[in-house]
Formats: sequence, structure tokens, C-alpha cells
Amino acid sequence: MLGITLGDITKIEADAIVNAANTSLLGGGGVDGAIHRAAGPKLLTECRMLNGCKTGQAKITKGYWLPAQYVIHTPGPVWNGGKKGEEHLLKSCYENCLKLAVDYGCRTVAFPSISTGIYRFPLDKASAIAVETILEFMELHPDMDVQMVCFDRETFQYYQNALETAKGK
Ligand code: AR6
Repeated sequence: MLGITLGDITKIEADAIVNAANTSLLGGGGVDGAIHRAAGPKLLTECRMLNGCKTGQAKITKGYWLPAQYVIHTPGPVWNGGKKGEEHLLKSCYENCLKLAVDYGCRTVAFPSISTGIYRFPLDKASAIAVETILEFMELHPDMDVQMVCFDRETFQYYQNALETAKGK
């Protein structure tokens, strides 16, 4: 099932939560900062050993003090007008996170709205890509339980609309 919720992803008791990281994987602002604060300093220690991550790819760590067992870190694309492969890269983020989740036996996975904060990806496009990619993946893995955890009402509304639209197709 794909659910859309309003809340703080650091509080979610999923097998894995996703971090909208940067390519250094060494922390930052936004949801990345919140996840590192809530997980505690050992998360950064483990991240230092990963040698970064390319945009659109994903790497996994333990969750430490988080209620989630794992954190899947993915650097989303910075929005630069849409002609630099941003949409394809954002789709890759969702796909690669879900593949990694399956490889690690995770059934419940929570995503934040990747790239729509500091990276400025337009919410209408990002929400449609996220919802369509997750639904496509779940056709092959129907037992998975995925939620989009939105931090504000505007984001929540966009993802709800995207889910309604996708269901109507
Ligand atoms: N729970 C859920 N969503 C959150 C939370 C939270 N606790 N905090 C913020 N969000 P952003 P990006 C939402 O900027 O655009 C970092 O510095 C936020 O409201 O966190 O992918 C990284 O290190 C927005 O809807 O990520 C990178 O340098 C969404 O999460 C850069 O920011 C994503 O916003 C990545 O930028």
C-alpha cells in the first residue's frame, strides 16, 4: 500500500526511512539535518565510511537512535530548469531506494519529499514522479508498505492529488 501522511519522518517506526541527502552523505540542513540529529553521532561515523553517493543512487546505514531500523540515503537532483535530466534522476532515487529496501528485507519504507526543499524541484512534477514510481515498483512487490511523509500541508496536498490522479489512470 502507498499512503500519504503529514508528519516528521524521524518519528516513523518503519523498517527503513529515506534521507534526502547530498552527494557527500555527511549531513546538511532540512530533513538530512533532522535525521542526523535524531539518529545521533554514530550515523555520521558510518556515513563517513561510504565515500559519498552519486545523485540518483542510494546507500544504506543503520538507524541508531531512530525508531527506524535503517536509513537509506539518496541525493536527489538540484532543480536547474528541467533540462539536466532532473526528472529521470528523481525517478532513479525512488527506484534505487526501494530496491535497496528489498535487498535488506525491509517491508515498510517511509520517504520524505526528495528534492522539493533546498533543491527546489517543483512540487507538482516531483509528487507525480514519486507516486508513479512507487506504484510501479509496488506492482512487482505488492507486500510492501510505503508512505510519503510530508512535513507541511502544501506538500501533503500535492502528494494526495498525485495519488488520486495516478489511481484514476
Ligand atoms: N520529516 C519529513 N520531511 C521533512 C522533515 C522531517 N523532519 N524536515 C524537512 N522535511 P530538504 P532536498 C521536508 O530541503 O530539497 C540538505 O541540506 C521539507 O519540508 O530537506 O532534497 C541535504 O544535505 C521538504 O518538503 O531536501 C542536501 O544538501 C522535503 O523534506 C539538500 O538539503 C525535502 O527538503 C537536499 O535538498
